[in-house]
Amino acid sequence: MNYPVIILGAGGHAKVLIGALRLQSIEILGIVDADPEKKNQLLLGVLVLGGDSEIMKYPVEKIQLVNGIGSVRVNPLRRQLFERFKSKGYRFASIVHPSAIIADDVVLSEGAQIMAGAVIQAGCHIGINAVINTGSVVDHDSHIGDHAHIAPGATLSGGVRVGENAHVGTGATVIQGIKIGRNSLVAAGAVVIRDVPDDTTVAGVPAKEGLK
Ligand code: JB3
Repeated sequence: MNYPVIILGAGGHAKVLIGALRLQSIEILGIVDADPEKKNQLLLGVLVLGGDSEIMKYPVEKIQLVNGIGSVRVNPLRRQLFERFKSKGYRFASIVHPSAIIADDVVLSEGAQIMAGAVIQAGCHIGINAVINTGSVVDHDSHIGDHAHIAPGATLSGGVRVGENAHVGTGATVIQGIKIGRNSLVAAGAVVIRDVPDDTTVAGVPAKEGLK
């Protein structure tokens, strides 16, 4: 069953989510945003209701939430909002754009977002609140940790493990069997051929440690 949803954040990621939700005919009740100037504005025709406290007007069993906070690097806000509203009893919808190709044994956890044109092959696990963004490829037996983000056009070959909160940047390539540590950042366009420790930034071809 599809519940009506409220989106958190009225920015770029939310716009993309609105498109995916409409293609699935999921009712969008509105958006909440921390910026008071956005209140009563429309984002692609969806009303910004006000701040996060607006969510409390809706009983937890009647709606689901959609996390509209994205990231271009490791960004704790997306996880913080997820955990804040989970602790109040709200549930987060998993979003799958109809053009995504997902093998039938893939595990999609709560709040996972699979955007247009993404491909996820057999044996993969996608963690809670993770984003598999536009046109990215997650090949067989890969494990994407909770709150991780695979940015547009990134390619993970088979058996890659991405730790929680990690960010794999736009167009990055990760070869087979590599482990990306938790809270780590793979810069856009990097080619990762060695494991990346926790809390580490790598960039370049082949990817090497750099500044965070
Ligand atoms: O890479 C792609 C395809 N998209 C990027 C996405 C993954 O990440 C995109 O290009 C952006 O760089 C980024 O999108 P995002 O997270 O939508 O960023 P932005 O466009 O800056 O919008 C964030 C919105 O969240 C702003 O309107 C903020 O006011 C709002 N915000 C900040 N803190 C908050 C909070 N909203 C709520 N509800 N609660 C908060 O605590």
